[in-house]
Amino acid sequence: MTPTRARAGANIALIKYWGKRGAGDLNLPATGSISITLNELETVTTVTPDTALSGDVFSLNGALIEDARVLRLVSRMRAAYPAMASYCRIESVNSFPTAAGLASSASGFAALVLALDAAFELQAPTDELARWARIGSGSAARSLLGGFCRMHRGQAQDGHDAIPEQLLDHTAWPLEVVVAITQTQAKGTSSRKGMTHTMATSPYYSAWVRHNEQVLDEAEKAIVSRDFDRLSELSEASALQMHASALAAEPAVLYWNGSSVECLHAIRELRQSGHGVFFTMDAGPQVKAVCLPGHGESVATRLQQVPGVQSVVSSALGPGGCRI
Ligand code: 2P0
Repeated sequence: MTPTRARAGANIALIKYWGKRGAGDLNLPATGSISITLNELETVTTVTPDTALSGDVFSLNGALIEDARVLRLVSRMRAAYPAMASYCRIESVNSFPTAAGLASSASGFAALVLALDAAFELQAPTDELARWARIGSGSAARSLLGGFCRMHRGQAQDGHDAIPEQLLDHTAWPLEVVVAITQTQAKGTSSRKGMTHTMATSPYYSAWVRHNEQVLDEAEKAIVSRDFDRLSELSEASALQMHASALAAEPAVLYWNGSSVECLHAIRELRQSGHGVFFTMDAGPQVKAVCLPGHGESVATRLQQVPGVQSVVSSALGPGGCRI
């Protein structure tokens, strides 16, 4: 049968998501989050329905793998949509290192649900696809939308209101992102394990949840009014507070290496010398520098010189995921 392709960009949270609410398997976030979707770091996923298959087959970057989360989500969607009558081959390709703190699960699950929707002609609305993507990975719902996106925590137990909303599209405020890669092998502790362990053992976790939920409106205001200085303060604080909650877990969850810390200092120095830039970090040792338009190149040059930085990757903001 005909292969169908979809793409989705990775996204980087400025106000972080770290931990779940509720006990079910709907993967509901404990707090809302705010992210930017990237253009150059993307996943392209091809889905080919095939009546001759006796099960779904998944490959990532050309290698066949048994990814339980992917296969479970596909079965769950098949149970909900009669149009998904046959099994399918799913081929997913990332344009960046997998599982190194670059949110490959976000672009991956977003591209997956879009490719399934297109291949089986489900014609599901974006909110519905976002709920499926969220079940795959909490951050993935954000990659369905471009530019600046706010993911809502929601209140409902069935998760219908835990969905993303676009705040600005990618052309409305074309910030630039530079990622300093300080390690290329897969990280030691996955996001899911890291956040579950933080929830279970960190005495700082409840304070994190309370505070993070409170700053979302202010961060949204800073984005809509293009207030870069305020967005810088709120974003750096959210990233460091997320890591502080993880560092306070027992045993501690520590995602940084020495080079990560040097990058944070370099970005602070760049800002003091007049560059429009702030940092953020996720569940891995890479450092992301978010820059005002026109500032990305000099920031990339400086980060490349930080000891331990193996390479830098630059990206514009990008549109939401789509069929290609
Ligand atoms: C974020 N991260 O907001 C946060 C900050 C990592 C650090 O969302 O368990 O892979 O699959 O829902 O989406 C990464 O967590 O976790 C993430 P699951 P996910 O971007």
